[in-house]
Amino acid sequence: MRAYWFDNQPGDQRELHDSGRTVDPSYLQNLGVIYHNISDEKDVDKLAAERSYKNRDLITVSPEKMGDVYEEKVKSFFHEHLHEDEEIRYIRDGAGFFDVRSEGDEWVRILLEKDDLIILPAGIYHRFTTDSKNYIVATRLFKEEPKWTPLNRGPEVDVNPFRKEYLQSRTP
Ligand code: KMT
Ligand code: NI
Repeated sequence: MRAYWFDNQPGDQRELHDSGRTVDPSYLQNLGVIYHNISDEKDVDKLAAERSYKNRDLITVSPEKMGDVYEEKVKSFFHEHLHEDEEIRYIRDGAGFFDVRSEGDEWVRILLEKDDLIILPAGIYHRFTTDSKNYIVATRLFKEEPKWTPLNRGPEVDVNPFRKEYLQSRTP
């Protein structure tokens, strides 16, 4: 895992876009983003049990796996959105970026590789992309009903109760 401020320069979303300014883990913690490096899958089982996650699936995001719809998928993952539930991703192979909005509404880019596990809190605005190698395999954890519906950023979603709760929980 490596986190840094996104450079906001034009160019393919899959490039690094590294401004050269690092974001430290304590800053991510303040945003409510939880990060672990886990090599033993049993530790994922433990975490899942603690947070009442019962189900999971494995997704491969690559042109080989997705064929013609790959480019379209990658673009859709990159639309800024939030969820009304946590999003847990455990990277099993390859790499990708989760971008999350900072307190000041800037993008923090988080590079995730094998054995990285991230928990994004409900209500945080974020987006995802593969990197220039176009390959990631990730376990997606979910509770009973996957509440993954991405709610794209806009005036209505800005006042979503889960968004409000997230912002309140971040205020010291
Ligand atoms: C997401 O939430 O954008 C995804 O699930 C993308 C694939 S998982 C790395
Ligand atoms: Ni999401």
